[in-house]
Amino acid sequence: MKDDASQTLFARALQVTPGGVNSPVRAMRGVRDFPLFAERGEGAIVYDADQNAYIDLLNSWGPLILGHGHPAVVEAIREQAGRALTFGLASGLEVELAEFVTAAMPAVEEVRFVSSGTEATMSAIRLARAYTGRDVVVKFAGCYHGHVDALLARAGSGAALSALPVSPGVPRKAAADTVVLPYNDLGAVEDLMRRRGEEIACVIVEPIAANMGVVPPKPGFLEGLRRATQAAGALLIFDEVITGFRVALGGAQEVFGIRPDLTCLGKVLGGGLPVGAYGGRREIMERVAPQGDVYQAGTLSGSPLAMAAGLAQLGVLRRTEGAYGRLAAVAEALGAAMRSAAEEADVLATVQVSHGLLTCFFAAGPIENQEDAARTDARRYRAFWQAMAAQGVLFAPAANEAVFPSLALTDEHVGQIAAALPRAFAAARDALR
Ligand code: KE4
Repeated sequence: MKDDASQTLFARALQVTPGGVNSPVRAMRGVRDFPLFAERGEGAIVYDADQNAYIDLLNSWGPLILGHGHPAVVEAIREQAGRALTFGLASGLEVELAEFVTAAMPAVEEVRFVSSGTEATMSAIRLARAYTGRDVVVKFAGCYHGHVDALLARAGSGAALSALPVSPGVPRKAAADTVVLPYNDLGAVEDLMRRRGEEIACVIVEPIAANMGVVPPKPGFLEGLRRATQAAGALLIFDEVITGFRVALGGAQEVFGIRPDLTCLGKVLGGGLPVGAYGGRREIMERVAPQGDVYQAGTLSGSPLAMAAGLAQLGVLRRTEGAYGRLAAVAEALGAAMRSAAEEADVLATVQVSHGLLTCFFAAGPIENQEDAARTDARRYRAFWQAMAAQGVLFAPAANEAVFPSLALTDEHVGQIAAALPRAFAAARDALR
């Protein structure tokens, strides 16, 4: 596979950008010696700077649920660009998208748009702290909620003690009010609530964890979080930046029938442009400035161009009969093909599929939390990833991430992916020899 153009671009990028990329995971360090630079996309296919074509299973880490360049989305952007890119004033498109979101997610009575998932979660925990008058935030190991100081924290010594920063620059005191518990461990949550419930402002959770690889909630886990937070007077925040509009039009809260107090959104919501959002019960959201006293602002929040892209993409999802059934079926088909190819190659792999998302862990299953997920063999994943890329299929360039199928994937694409799997699992098997 020719990659000179990517290599040349990377050498230039390293002169002017830390690590040569604008988001760490794009450096592809887990799977390659230097990153591929993308150049264009068409439907299910993404092309790199050397014109290598890949069936795209990354889809920009989730936003491109319709694939690249869907005509409805491109046309909406083109039309809006001809009218105005941004105003710095309110515009009707923000109202339209807010009406769409609140209609799709009944637990979201009011919503505020921002420009990234990180801004959404950062604002949601600030609001939860203001609304409850409490400081402590609870998150789960392996869940990622953006690069918010308070949420870039790992379990301190003893799961329910204060967390420790995971990055230099995050002050210890910023992480001191964060508690990190094991995902799917309802007992640990109930124990914490018994001992520190009146200090807890909120529990933030990925309702289907995807940032340690796909780890579904065990039966009763989310319901238990809802009960435990209610009883303690803490807020339940669903971080649906990945699952929102991906697992169902109403997100994971529709799938599981649970009403969180606050919801964070992003990715699919923006149709490929930068959009995040947080929303929830009116009595909570009314605390947000200018109606309330909790300050949050943004120059390009609700940008008309991004709103137009989001409305177009969500509009296609809403009117496409069976869209979510198709996404789930494609994920199940890919999962089944991976399981049988792994068995055929006699390599240890656990493939977890949940509502249109999937991950292949090179480890024994089931994978129920970060500790299990960390056992995945990164060397095997690297060999698997390279063999699939060499056959024209792009998986997420990191072992503990998800596959994000798009509606642009045809049965023929699925067939091509399945045909490439045996070589990739054999490469994974032989990676340790
Ligand atoms: P952004 O700030 O990257 O828009 O969103 C942060 C975020 C919040 N919540 C969840 C559940 C998320 O998955 C994310 C971002 N996801 C990562 C990959 N899984 C984005 C990729 C990247 O960091 O480049």
